Amino acid sequence: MALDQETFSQMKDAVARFVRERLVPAEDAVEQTNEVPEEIIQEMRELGLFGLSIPEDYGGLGLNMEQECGIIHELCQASLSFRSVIGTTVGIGSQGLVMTGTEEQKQRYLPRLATGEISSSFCLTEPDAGSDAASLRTTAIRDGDEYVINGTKRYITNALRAGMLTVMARTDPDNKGASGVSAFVVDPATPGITIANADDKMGQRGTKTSDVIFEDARVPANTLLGGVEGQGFYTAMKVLDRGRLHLSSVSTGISERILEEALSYAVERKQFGQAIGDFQLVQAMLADSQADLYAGKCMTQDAARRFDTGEQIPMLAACCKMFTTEAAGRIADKAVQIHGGAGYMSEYKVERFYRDVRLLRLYEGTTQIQQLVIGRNMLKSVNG
Ligand code: COS
Repeated sequence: MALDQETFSQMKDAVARFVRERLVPAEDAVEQTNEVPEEIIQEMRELGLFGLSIPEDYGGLGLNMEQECGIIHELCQASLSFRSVIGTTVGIGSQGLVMTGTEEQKQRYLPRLATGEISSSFCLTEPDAGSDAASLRTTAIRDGDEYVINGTKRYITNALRAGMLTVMARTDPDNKGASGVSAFVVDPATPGITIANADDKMGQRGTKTSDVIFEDARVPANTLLGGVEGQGFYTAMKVLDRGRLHLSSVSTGISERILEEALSYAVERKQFGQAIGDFQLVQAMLADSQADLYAGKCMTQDAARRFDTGEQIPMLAACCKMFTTEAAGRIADKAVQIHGGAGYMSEYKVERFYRDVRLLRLYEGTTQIQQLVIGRNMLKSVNG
């Protein structure tokens, strides 16, 4: 599935215009209020942004991965909280359903996700299961035509906005490993589910994460994703592989914006009687960032293309996620350095972006988890 090239180019131009004319001017208000304005969310719906990755048969745009990365790169040239509004619906919240859902499950949710009528969230992380995702403790025990879910999910992005949750829970409590986990597509309005207040965070103000608490929440048996028990962890891993490419384009998008801010400042700011950009030590910082950005864009595009041809990309996705998110950290750090004292002041955007990009190296698998995935895959290719 993919959009034809001409329609895709028009979409990309429309998103770039939206970023320039609507999102960038709204950045300060989002920072101050910790909310993305509803009228902007409505415009995102009208642009089709919620349905980027949902197949056309269910009302989405059906972009392939390379195209999705292209749009996300554009969108992320404004504060990352705007992308976060659509992020889970385009990515990890919906893709388990797209990949493995039954027809009835897809019909139930995908058309409404595609229009942005509802959003989705991905409920994997728990208080005691972060990097070690396979150790999750939430249980879903079969009882007649229902499953009874108990447990707590943590830092769940957009749970407060969600109309559908993809929930990983252990259906076989005697099996402590990956194969004891199943996935469910759950209505958050189900009695016994509580969405806690939003967490207070270092950055990305306007994004919403919260705990999701399940207390004897009874869900119909037909919410079991794909109708098969024991597949939930594998589905989550496949969803995360894809999500790591999406996040790589988030990282390159915001990196491009940060570098633009640094370059503009280097051209405008004068010291010792000339623009600081004329000094070679400042040029060195700009040059390192430019090379980081270019490398990250190329590798993300290459891995996304390979994904679209059906190639197995867990190792490449981990390489992209590790490199682009670490690069975003380096680029933001140099942008602050180029701004000097001004870079520490909230008045300048780079102070905010520096805090915002710190999250990239943590969520959807820390840098250390990406290293582990890369290393394991390298050894597997030798040892079999
Ligand atoms: N695709 C499909 N299956 C996969 C897979 C992938 N990318 N990666 C692992 N699996 C399978 C393995 O083949 C193995 O299958 P078997 O049960 O048949 O043996 C099973 O999953 C368990 O894999 P593994 O033994 O590698 O699991 P570990 O618990 O050692 O670790 C990591 C797996 C660390 C890679 C995983 O837990 C992980 O990605 N953690 C980070 C979680 C994360 O990103 N959290 C963010 C939350 S969402 S914001």
